[in-house]
Amino acid sequence: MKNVEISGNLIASNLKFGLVASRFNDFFTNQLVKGAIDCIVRHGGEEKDITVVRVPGAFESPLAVQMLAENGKYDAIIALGCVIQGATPHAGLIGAQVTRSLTQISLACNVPVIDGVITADNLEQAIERSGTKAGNKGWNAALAAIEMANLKKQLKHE
Ligand code: INI
Repeated sequence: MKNVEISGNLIASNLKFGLVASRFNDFFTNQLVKGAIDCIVRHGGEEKDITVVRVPGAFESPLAVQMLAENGKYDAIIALGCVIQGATPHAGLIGAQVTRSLTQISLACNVPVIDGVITADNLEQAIERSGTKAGNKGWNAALAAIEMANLKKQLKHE
């Protein structure tokens, strides 16, 4: 007998997305927002179904993600930010804590939360990941969001 395999499709029509974007390093995060919206629209989603929430920095993004997750209107939420290592350990601490918090929110609220926060050692790495040679992490995050939103709908019927 053939095994059963379940996966989410990449069709974004009729899905609602929340994007939480940090203003810190907005030179990069604006590119991530553009990439995420482009991905959703190119997969059949509509701009009216995308809500962008701005927060000061990546550190503040988990609370905004949690508030969107709790209101139950969104099929997936994407955190977009850019944490670049500096002279102090501040950035490293933020990056790890944000990832941990996003995971907890996703599990506690049962909503797909996608980590689209770039963690880079330097400006060059941030440039590479926000629309140049390593692609656009916002675009990739949106693709994961579409798949997980559809997977969640599929698994509800299992
Ligand atoms: N916020 C970022 O989004 N990226 C960074 O690289 C960063 N660094 O390096 O400090 C950063 N700091 C601000 C932080 O997210 C908070 O907004 C701030 O600490 C106020 O709570």
